[in-house]
Amino acid sequence: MNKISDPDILSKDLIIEYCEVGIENPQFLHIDIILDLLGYWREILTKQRMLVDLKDEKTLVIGDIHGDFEQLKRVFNYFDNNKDIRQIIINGDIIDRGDKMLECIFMVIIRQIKNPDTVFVTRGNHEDKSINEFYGFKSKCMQYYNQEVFDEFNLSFEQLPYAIKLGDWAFITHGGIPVEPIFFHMMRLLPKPKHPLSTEYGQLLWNDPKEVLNTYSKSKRGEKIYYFGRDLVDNFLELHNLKLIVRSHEAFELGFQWFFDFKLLSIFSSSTGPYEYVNPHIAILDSENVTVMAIKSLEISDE
Ligand SMILES: [Mn+2]
Repeated sequence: MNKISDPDILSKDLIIEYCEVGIENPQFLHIDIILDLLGYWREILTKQRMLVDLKDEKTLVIGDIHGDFEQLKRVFNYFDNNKDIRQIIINGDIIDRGDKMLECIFMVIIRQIKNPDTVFVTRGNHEDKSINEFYGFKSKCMQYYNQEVFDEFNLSFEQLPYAIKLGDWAFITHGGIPVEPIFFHMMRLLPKPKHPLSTEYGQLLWNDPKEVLNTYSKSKRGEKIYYFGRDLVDNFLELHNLKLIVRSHEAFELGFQWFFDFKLLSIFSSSTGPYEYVNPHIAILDSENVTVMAIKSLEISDE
């Protein structure tokens, strides 16, 4: 496809259309148009709080995608063809590692701009400049675009919410729960931390559950990061009057893993690059019921 010579004349709808057509070949997307697109996306994200409250409707959750465009396309196709599923949450780590990370992030951004009331994204630990400059995203941006595009992506990532509360029963976040109690009214009030681990809220993006633990222990992942156990999960669910935590962040061969007597579900949706051994899954949350599905088992229609 050709580059558009005069992007100034384009409306928002045309920019979305142009980028949508270009998703399969992101190297041909015009830089000015990408910057406009990121601006539209940031407008939506800036209005969202650190914690987003969603209505208790049938909701699809995608775990880490890490540049696996094939899985992402299958899941959106399934979402489009099952109108009873009203909301979709992409639970962080869209970029880095897999080769098609630009295709993935553009697809997610375009979907959210077109449907900001049904498409939601939480921040993963890779939606952070201090991480994604080392795990593939910066080199992709520099290969196809320039430093400004990379920086603008990261300014948008800083506006991603840290967690989602679904109705009054489920809590969805990329990593897990912090070892200190957190309070939802504060998360609805405070600005989102630009640098996640500068506050305890960064643990939402980084922590991992460990079945054998009761309280917590230090994580191998780094400073200010922890493994959390059963008592912390029970306390968190009780404090917030919730039933379930859904998180991602860890690759399991099965594509998902239950913890703590079905109080926490870990879900992973990438099968590319280092995750070839994973059978990627999604979760459907519906009136306090959870269905876990293999992405390869989803019924997909031809476009
Ligand atoms: Mn992660």
